[in-house]
Amino acid sequence: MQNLNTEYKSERILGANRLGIFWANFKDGKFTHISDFEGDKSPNILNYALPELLQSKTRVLYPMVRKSYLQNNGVSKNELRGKEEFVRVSWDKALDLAAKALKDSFEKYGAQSIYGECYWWGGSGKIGFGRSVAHRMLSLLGGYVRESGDYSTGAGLVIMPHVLGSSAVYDKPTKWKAVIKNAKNVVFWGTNPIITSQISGTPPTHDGYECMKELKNTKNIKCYSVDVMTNETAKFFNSENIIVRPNTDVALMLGMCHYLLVNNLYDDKFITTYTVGFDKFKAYLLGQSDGVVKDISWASKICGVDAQDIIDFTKKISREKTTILIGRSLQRADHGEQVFWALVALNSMLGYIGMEGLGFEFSLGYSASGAQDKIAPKLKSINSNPNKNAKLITIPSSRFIEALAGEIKELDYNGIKINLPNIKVGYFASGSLFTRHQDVNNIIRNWHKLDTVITAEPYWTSTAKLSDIVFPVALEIERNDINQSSNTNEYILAYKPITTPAGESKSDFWICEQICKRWGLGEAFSEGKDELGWMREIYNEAKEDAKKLDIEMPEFDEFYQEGFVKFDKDNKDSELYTRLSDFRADPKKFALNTPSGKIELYSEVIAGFGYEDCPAHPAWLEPFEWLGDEELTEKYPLHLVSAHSRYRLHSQLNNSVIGEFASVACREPILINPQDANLRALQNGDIVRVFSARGEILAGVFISEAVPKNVCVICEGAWYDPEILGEESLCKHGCVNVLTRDKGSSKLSQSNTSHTTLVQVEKFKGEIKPITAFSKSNIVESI
Ligand SMILES: Nc1nc2c(c(=O)[nH]1)N[C@H]1C(S)=C(S)[C@@H](COP(=O)(O)OP(=O)(O)OC[C@H]3O[C@@H](n4cnc5c(=O)[nH]c(N)nc54)[C@H](O)[C@@H]3O)O[C@H]1N2
Ligand SMILES: Nc1nc2c(c(=O)[nH]1)N[C@H]1C(S)=C(S)[C@@H](COP(=O)(O)OP(=O)(O)OC[C@H]3O[C@@H](n4cnc5c(=O)[nH]c(N)nc54)[C@H](O)[C@@H]3O)O[C@H]1N2
Ligand SMILES: [Mo]
Repeated sequence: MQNLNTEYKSERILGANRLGIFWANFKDGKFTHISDFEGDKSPNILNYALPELLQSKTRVLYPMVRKSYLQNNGVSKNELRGKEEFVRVSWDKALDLAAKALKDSFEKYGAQSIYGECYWWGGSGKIGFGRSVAHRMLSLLGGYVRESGDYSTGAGLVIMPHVLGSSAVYDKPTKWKAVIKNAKNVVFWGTNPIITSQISGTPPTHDGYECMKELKNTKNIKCYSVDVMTNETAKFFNSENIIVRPNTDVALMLGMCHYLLVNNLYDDKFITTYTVGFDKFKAYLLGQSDGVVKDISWASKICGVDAQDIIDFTKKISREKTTILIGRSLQRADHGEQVFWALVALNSMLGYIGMEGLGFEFSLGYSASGAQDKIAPKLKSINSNPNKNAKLITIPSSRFIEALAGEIKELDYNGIKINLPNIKVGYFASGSLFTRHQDVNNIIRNWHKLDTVITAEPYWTSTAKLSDIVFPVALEIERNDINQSSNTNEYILAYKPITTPAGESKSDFWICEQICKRWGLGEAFSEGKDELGWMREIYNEAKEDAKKLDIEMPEFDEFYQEGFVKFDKDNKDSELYTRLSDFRADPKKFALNTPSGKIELYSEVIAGFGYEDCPAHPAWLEPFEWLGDEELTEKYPLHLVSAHSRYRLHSQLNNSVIGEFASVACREPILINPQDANLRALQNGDIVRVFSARGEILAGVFISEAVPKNVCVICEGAWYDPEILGEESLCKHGCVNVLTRDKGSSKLSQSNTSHTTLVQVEKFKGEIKPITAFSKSNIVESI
């Protein structure tokens, strides 16, 4: 083990978060700037915003309660949320009110009345990650409603266990090294790792970029990009681009499968040895089951790719060893399950699955996924469900507003019926509902149905502004925690308070502990330890585990002072790890966890569900909105893609100096093709109104040939800034989810369909009002 930190000086302290690992530099005791950590293989600029962001005027500095709620000492005038002032209160007062609201609701209406989804991306750490400690608190209370699956890969996570016997998406990925060693073609299918690898669930070391550089420099590997636009990854690799109409990849894949079938270019041996259900899939391809032949010309008409191009591509990847890397946005769509299933079918026919470095891969779009991992102990984390008797009610991720609306009592989901809970109190931490969730106007219409909204947030986000109780939260660099770098486990990292928390901010851990104290459960929450105590314990357990790996780690105090421990021994066993290689080598011994033990190209289980929107084999089903719908496109002629921004982690950093890199006319940019801009007499920098059947936003025009005609891109995550907060209205700033529809992908996974959205764009002629997203809420000092 090597200790990199030889030149430790007190003028700089190591820090880490989901954007990276960095040095915080000080001058005369003042945090001045960030410099790159030498262990970060490809540092990104995003953390450079930190010194300013720490003190941003958007920080919530004190505990706040909405005026009427405070006056009434509880539930009052829900419809005034977002319109009324907040009153600064003491921590005791805010915590008392929150503890009472949660407890009363639990006692009166049970676990189903409390929503603790607390999403994913705000904060991190093995101890005080807002989501984990909020779940721990609500588990101790006795139960709550949480989500199953996620917004990222919700459809994939539910379909893949039926097909591959595991959720697959988050399984250990194939190593880049194996890909580079073996593949002749690497296909980036709806994935943009040059952008999305910037961040990770735990602090990234960005080794993925090294691997991508190596791929780029390897002669004789051809890169393809199958995407709705020419993205940054396609540009980086100088890929051959296959531009597909949004949401039609399944048709393209089926056309390719048909071509492989009728030209006898498919791997019959792989199909018979490793899959079941090919006959039924074949009948569908040949049109025997529905009268529609899924040939190249059929596919070409739907997906917009030239028939000869599809043929050339299919021939090339069938003749030469190929790896297909697939992204996630294409399954955040109506019938999003089908695209992952069709991908598996196509790869089964190609027959490369399980061959070293070949086949399909879902997860090379993150930080260091697929890079060489290190031998290191695994850090434990705080238990987020310590109460064995807690009633945990799950609803599919992204179905929360459906529950709140109360119109649907029962929801079909993966073969069962789910009773939607009657939610009264929401505890929000680590997530940003109004930028994350679809159809924001629909959230607004239902928001008053919540009796109490509690939000733990470092910033005055729209969710904070639309709350009753707001807790000011300390950032990772203002508190103690511990973490492991992602995904190679090269470092164990100490989070330390680099500065004192802004205003009266406190950590999520402290907040949840204080609420538990009010229920007489403080000790059960903390187990008698503060965050530093937990840190010491978790570190020391890892230190013990390391001994079994023949690794000696320094004492805790030394680690805390240095900020990290580095592990530099490569895990040679996994150097060329390839997904499903064991199954390929021995399909009996390593049978998949599916009913047949094989890859299911037809699923009896799914057939048994009888869902018309999720047939029992990969199938093309028209999305509820797409460019092939002639009637709808008359009114809404552009398909809207809401990709992930290079300048943000979802909504995070939009309120920083970096936000300015990513804005046009102070709005979120809309990327639009020159022809579409011409048609509407638009120029760079114009402010446009973008509208759909759900709502309207303003955006700043950025004309780009990277986007084809009839497609436009507005990245997800611009802060929500309606003309009237708390009412359905135009978003002045460009929050894309005002335009998207809140509908489940199918009865199977009920996942979000944010990428199935048609819009129209026109020059905005109304009065342009100033942006208020980054202003504080109205605050009064007392009532
Ligand atoms: N249209 C459309 N919508 C999408 C997507 C899309 O592609 N298109 N993508 C979806 C995907 S994949 C995802 S993962 C979601 C992301 O959805 P979220 O996870 O909700 O996204 P963030 O904006 O990162 O929200 C994190 C929030 O936590 C706050 N925060 C930061 N640090 C802390 C902390 O220490 N403690 C607490 N309590 N809070 C903190 C931040 O200020 C921020 O408001 O969005 C989904 N929504
Ligand atoms: N910088 C940065 N990195 C991130 C995030 C972030 O917010 N910022 N978020 C992280 C998270 S939580 C997640 S889940 C991942 C998301 O990872 P992804 O979902 O893979 O990322 P996206 O940017 O939504 O989309 C990737 C590519 O898919 C293309 N695409 C969109 N629709 C279609 C389609 O119908 N067909 C095809 N073929 N292509 C399509 C887009 O043009 C884009 O080039 O990224 C992670 N990385
Ligand atoms: Mo995600």
